[in-house]
Amino acid sequence: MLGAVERYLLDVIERDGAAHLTLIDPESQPPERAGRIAEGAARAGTDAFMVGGSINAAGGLLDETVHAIRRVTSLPVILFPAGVHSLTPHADALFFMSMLNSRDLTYIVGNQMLGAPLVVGYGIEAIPMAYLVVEPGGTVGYVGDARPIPRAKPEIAVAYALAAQLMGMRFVYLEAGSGVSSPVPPEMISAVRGASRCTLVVGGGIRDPSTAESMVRAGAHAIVTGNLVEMREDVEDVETTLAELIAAMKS
Ligand code: 1GP
Repeated sequence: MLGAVERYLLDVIERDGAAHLTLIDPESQPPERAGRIAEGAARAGTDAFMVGGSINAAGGLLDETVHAIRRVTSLPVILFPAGVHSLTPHADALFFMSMLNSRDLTYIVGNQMLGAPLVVGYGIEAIPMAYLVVEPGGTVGYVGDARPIPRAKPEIAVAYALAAQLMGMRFVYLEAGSGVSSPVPPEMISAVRGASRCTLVVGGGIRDPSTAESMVRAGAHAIVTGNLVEMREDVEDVETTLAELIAAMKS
């Protein structure tokens, strides 16, 4: 049986055609500001929050960021862990990810082995996900020692997504890297969507409504944005900026 958060995401996708996830990196702002960003994003119509980051998303800062978000919204908070250090019992769920195209076993199965007893002990819902880094790959590509999938080779992404499906993973995340200037190409999204039954999440470098819209049109089930709102000086802007993007991708 699926967990409550996974069921919720699938219901949103069925209802709206796609889900929007707001990524909050604990390293990017103090918890109090993370809470205000979350408030704006919830008002804008985001469907859930992801919390994580490549560096320093751990310990007290992680816990306080999760608490700050949960204080202002009842939307699900899903961990997006860089490793076993990024686990906390205070979230609603976690993406239990394996970076299938890493060169480093630590990111494919090592952290997962160390983290699994903690996840089970916490009783937190785990959503099995293949995490695939696409060129350019950004910080996560470097930190995770990925062999990023070439942008012009959708067939490689398809092969990984099929492998993920056959291994029982239910979600596939195509990640171009946070803040990059070239997001995942629509051709790659449509190729993966056409071949795999997994729920397809896409993120990295999505900054404008038309990019999000074209990704959903290509077949993305969920769009992740992080930098887009973290960049805003004025937290009021968060709501306006996200509302436009969400309206475009769900229309
Ligand atoms: C990064 O895909 C996410 O893991 C979000 O990327 O910060 O560029 O929106 P951005």
